[in-house]
Amino acid sequence: TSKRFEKGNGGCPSIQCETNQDVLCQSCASGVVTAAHRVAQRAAEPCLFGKGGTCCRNCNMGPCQIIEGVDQMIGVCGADAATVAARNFARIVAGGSSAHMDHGRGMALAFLATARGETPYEIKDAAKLRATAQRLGIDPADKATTDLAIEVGTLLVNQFGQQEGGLALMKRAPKARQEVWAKLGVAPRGIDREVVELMHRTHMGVDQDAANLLFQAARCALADGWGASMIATELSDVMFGTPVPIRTKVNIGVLKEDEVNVTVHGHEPVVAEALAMAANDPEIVAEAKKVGAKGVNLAGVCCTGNEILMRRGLPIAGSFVQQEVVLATGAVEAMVVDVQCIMQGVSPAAGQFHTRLVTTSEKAKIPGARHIAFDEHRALDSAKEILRQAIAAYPERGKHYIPVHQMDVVAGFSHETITYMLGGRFRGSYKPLNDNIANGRIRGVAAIVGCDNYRVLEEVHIELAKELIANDVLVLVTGCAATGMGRAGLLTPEALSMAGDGLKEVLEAVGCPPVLHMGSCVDNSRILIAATEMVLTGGLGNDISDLPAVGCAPQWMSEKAVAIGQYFVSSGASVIFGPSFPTTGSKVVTDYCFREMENLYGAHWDVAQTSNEFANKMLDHINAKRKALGLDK
Ligand code: SF4
Ligand code: MSK
Repeated sequence: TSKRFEKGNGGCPSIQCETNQDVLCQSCASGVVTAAHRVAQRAAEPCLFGKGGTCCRNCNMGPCQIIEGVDQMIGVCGADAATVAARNFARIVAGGSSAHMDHGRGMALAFLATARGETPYEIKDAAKLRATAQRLGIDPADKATTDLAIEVGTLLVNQFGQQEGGLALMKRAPKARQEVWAKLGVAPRGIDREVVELMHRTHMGVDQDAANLLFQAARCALADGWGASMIATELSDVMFGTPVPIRTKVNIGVLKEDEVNVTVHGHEPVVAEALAMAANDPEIVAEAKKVGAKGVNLAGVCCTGNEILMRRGLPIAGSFVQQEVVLATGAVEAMVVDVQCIMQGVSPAAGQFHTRLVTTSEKAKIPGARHIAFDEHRALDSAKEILRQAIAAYPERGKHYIPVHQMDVVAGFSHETITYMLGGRFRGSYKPLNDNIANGRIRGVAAIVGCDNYRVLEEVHIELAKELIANDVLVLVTGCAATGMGRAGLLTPEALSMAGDGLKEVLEAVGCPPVLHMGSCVDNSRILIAATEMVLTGGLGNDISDLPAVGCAPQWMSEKAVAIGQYFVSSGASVIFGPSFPTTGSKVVTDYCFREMENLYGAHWDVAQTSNEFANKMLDHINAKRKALGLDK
């Protein structure tokens, strides 16, 4: 249930979920400081100018606080609130996009190395490799898998440094959408180029036209969604296997009393996949047994967790807000991190226990952590070295507490799985889904994505999902929102008992939960593909902007969320953010995002706070789209 963050019994915090509170109230957790504590300690609200996007520190004549409409409160250089808010928004998009771009590049390079036989990974989904090759204009006929993989990998690696010519995977979008991008001049030319140009244009004294800045922000975000993120998802699937429905568990109770607990945290699947391979290696199992454990228990945190949950069915111990709480159990031998969403607070939290905090990427080191550089060329050796750290820690486990809380989930809803499960007798088609939307059994589709955040007082994701499924809306989830839904039991077919009659009837027949887990943050690209397939199947308009579909990120925290939101809006899907939107200090820019973008892209941004407000806005949006399609009188 939703709870206001407050001091609970004995000074332990009452935060967002029962499990967190349970763990933090145990004596072993006393002294562990989490983000929840730090939110409470910071009495003041977040900085008003920072929050509204009108504080500029892009040069050393500032920082300048700007107030829209107050002549004296412009920047020393003369920049007004609209310029500064657009510039700051654009820089958030650049930051978020660059995270996915570096992730995508890393995956593409690892894929190429694998294709050349230089890593212990393999090409697990040769059929998807062939389909991907075809989409890229490569004829797979008569080509050996490795040759084809080298050709595909080379083409996609080159997309990052490309200067001209457009992105190969954007050709997958509906024709009408490609025309919108061409008309507006926002089709990316290469992947990295768009971030660099955006950073240049937001430098002091360059682009001072808010609308012009926001066009480049859109182009950069599209290079993320239809470029880097889609490359990351597609190549990870080809290499590690395309997700299929899989039953597993989430929440801190997945830690095990009699095994060496290793949590993998961050985003990139290459480290976690190698750890999963090494954890079952007889040599490692024997070493674990030697110290009195039954074996190694690998569990995820954040999106690395979502990657291995989707493809291997490994459990997730916690979402973003639980990363320090997982450590507060005192039952984790090692937390292995790669990149993104790793709070620096995990270091002192791990330091209270025997827990080894291990960084693996040269891009992300943390004071107090041990660094074991992960090299995919010798992935198994690197993974074993990391696991040996954890095994050595097991005999040192002291006072600890593993909560009982864990929940069954069914995950693995890649675009391919959705096609297969909802395809009915048309397996391989979205037609039955489209038909059920047209006949009103399913009212529409809503994506609830993104982070969880201690600044948000209500577990909006969960209450919102319940409201939407009760109204016959199919819900797609990714990232930490998905983990939260899992904790609440919404990712099982049994949750259909909370769905409306129409949705229940359609999904019961195929054994699908009403909330479909589609993966990690980069896997939001799966939602772009699903939306595209719905359009291409026919019956629901000619473009993504015609679909009775809407997205939201009610507890967004990271810059990546803004990049994702912007690529959805630029692709024709409206997005509602909560609890705040980063440009509200400028009415000009906020109006542009909330209204003018609708004229340009057929989709817009919006903001809401409570689950009720989100639900009303999302249902209104879906109903309006249905009406425009002539589905409802
Ligand atoms: Fe101030 Fe202009 Fe410098 Fe920004 S760029 S800090 S608004 S003087
Ligand atoms: S991990 S970006 S907190 S979803 Fe992808 Fe979770 Fe948000 Fe990080």
